[in-house]
Amino acid sequence: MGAQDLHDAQGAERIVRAACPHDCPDTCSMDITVRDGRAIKVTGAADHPFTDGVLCNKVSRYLERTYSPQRVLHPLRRVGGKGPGQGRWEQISWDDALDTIVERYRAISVQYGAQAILPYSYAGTMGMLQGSSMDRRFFNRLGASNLERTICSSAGKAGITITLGAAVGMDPERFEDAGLILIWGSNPITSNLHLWTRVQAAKRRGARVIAIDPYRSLSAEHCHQHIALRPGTDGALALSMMHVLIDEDRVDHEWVNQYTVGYAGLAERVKHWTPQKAADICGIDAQVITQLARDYASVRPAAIRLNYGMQRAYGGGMAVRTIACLPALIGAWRDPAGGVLLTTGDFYAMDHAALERPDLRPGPVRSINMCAIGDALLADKQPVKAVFVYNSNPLAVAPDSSKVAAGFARADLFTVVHDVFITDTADYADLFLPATTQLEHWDVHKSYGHLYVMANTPAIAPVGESLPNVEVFRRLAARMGFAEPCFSDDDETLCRQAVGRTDARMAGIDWNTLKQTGWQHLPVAVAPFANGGFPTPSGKVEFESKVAVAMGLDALPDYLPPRESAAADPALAARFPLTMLSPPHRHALNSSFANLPLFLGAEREPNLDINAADAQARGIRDGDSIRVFNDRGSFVARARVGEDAREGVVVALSLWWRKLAPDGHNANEVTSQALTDIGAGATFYDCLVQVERVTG
Ligand SMILES: Nc1nc2c(c(=O)[nH]1)N[C@H]1C(S)=C(S)[C@@H](COP(=O)(O)OP(=O)(O)OC[C@H]3O[C@@H](n4cnc5c(=O)[nH]c(N)nc54)[C@H](O)[C@@H]3O)O[C@H]1N2
Ligand SMILES: Nc1nc2c(c(=O)[nH]1)N[C@H]1C(S)=C(S)[C@@H](COP(=O)(O)OP(=O)(O)OC[C@H]3O[C@@H](n4cnc5c(=O)[nH]c(N)nc54)[C@H](O)[C@@H]3O)O[C@H]1N2
Ligand code: SF4
Ligand SMILES: [Mo]
Repeated sequence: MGAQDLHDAQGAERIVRAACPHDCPDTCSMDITVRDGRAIKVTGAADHPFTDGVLCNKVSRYLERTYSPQRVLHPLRRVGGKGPGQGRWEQISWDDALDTIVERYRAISVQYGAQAILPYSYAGTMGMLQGSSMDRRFFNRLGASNLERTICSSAGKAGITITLGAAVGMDPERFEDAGLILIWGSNPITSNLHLWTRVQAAKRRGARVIAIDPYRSLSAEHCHQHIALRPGTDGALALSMMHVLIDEDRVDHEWVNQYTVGYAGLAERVKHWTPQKAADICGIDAQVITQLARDYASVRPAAIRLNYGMQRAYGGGMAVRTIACLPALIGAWRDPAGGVLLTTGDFYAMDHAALERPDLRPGPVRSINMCAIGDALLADKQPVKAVFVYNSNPLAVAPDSSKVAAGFARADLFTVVHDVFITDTADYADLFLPATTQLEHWDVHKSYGHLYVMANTPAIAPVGESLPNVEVFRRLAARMGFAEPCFSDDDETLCRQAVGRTDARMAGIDWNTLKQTGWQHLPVAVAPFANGGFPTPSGKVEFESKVAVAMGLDALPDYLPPRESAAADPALAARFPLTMLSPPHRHALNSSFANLPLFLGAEREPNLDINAADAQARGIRDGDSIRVFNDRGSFVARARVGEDAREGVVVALSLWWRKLAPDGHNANEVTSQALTDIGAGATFYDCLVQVERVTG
């Protein structure tokens, strides 16, 4: 069934199987109830084992997004200046909009080369079709610049790949059988709700749960123990845990001998990582580290949930690489509920090449890192002359906003924004194109937090004149005269291609079944790494890594301090002594949903959590209006004074829309465009600031 089948008897209800498209590890299975062509209810699928009938607070109110009065229903052309409050819009036709784009792209290609055109997209939808198919074909064929999509997870993925061989780990569904769970740089109540359900089940069976996080997050509050280390020091903690495990001979030698490489080198490396040394770096007691290592070695099964929070500092890749060594030392992989989980992404083998067709590129193209879009738009050499933004909102989400804003404000830059709402980025667009929501288009999804392939069937026809991403790029390709047959592939052909790769990882997955059931489980064994079989060159856990050496890195795990820290830059730390973290809000998903009543009603205004000692030293009281600043910029928030943020750390839960914040700025005004050690990732939490009371 699909949106085509809109001829149901009047008043009849039907249920359509969908998948949540948002950038969340849970990738829920959803049931959409439709009556008279209108979606009237969205619920979690009861038969999906991970979703288990439950959606989060945001997506259970998805209809408020689909039918929002703020939603834009027609293509628009900006009249007037660029920037918030500047523009006025006039409605135009799709033909007009697409003709304008093609005309401008042709002219830019002739004058500057097609590489002056840049797509900018991320994870507004995680779907294979709407996220990375016809769009990529179009920009590849055009010869546009390549966007390095590294704003979220690439450092951690690079790190875990060195140790384990790929972005693989334990099955999230097994957490309920664990005896010890480390919630490490992760806040599942906010960002991984269905994993938290499993952690709760484990807790009821007697499991011990420990949070490792500089902030007493909603989840940390509900753990048995909270270890509040300094931001960006996780690698030091892990090295010192390994020191204790080896020093006290709590190692599973049999497993280590059979299934790891480089144990002798690792033992040598961690010799000087005494608990006291790490304690001084992490700002915690040495005794806490020793006890943590002992608990980790003695309670089985031992599970670690890492999330991306702890890889947003300079040494983020190395930290993940190092932590990923821990389960091997104690043989945790023997148990189905043992090991470490960052992402399940590489258990899938979607056919990205078929969907994206990199072979269509006319030749090599330059790459532009999305984390440094501000600098890229302000560069004089080889200027970017056109940006096509979809599935993303760079004005709100990219670091160092004042540069991003200055870049997008350029009068000579031709900007198209395809979105559901007039976002902060759309304020700078020359053309705005209305996008469909997940209820209105086909898609296939993988997940980074479970092991199912998901199908999304459209429940309703596109609202207004909105169009899915694939259709916009299909039409643009036709207008550009791109004659390759792949530009005519219809939606279900794309779905079939997505899961059509001949690869053992996709055995048994096929589109017809997926479409009927909404989901299929990947053929992953229980405890897949109990007897090794890691996707590294050696097939073992690599403490010592030739791959790392070939990348020009240390053969062994080590600790790299944050770039903006007293250790690395004392002069900077003297001027800006507080580290600012800006992790996710519960009621929004990055900047998505942050314009809707659910979020604005719950959050009201931007807050900054500050430790009582740091507040007192600055004459700041709870509820004061404060300014957070560094050399990059500043933003205003309301002080929440207490003990949730450890001393030396402030926390601005994110992301606010700039134009909905009191001073028109959000936390990214102060974050940096610098990149991580490996993976070229963003360093949002490697950020020193100062805070002062706003007077007058
Ligand atoms: N509701 C909601 N859900 C979301 C999102 C959202 O915006 N809202 N965003 C989605 C996205 S894009 C992602 S990538 C995922 C994951 O998003 P993540 O960025 O991993 O976010 P969290 O799971 O909130 O975990 C972050 C936790 O790490 C802590 N942290 C920060 N720095 C450090 C550090 O140096 N060391 C340690 N140990 N902890 C640190 C923070 O205080 C926070 O509690 O969540 C997704 N889910
Ligand atoms: N300070 C700070 N900044 C951060 C982070 C942080 O922790 N702190 N987290 C970072 C992380 S982890 C991430 S992943 C990024 C996220 O950055 P983005 O991926 O840019 O995420 P969103 O802000 O959700 O913006 C997605 C946009 O896509 C639109 N969209 C949704 N579906 C569709 C569709 O089908 N078609 C089209 N055309 N548009 C659609 C949405 O309406 C929304 O405006 O932000 C990063 N920024
Ligand atoms: S945002 Fe996450 S928890 Fe919420 S419905 Fe989507 S996948 Fe499920
Ligand atoms: Mo992310």
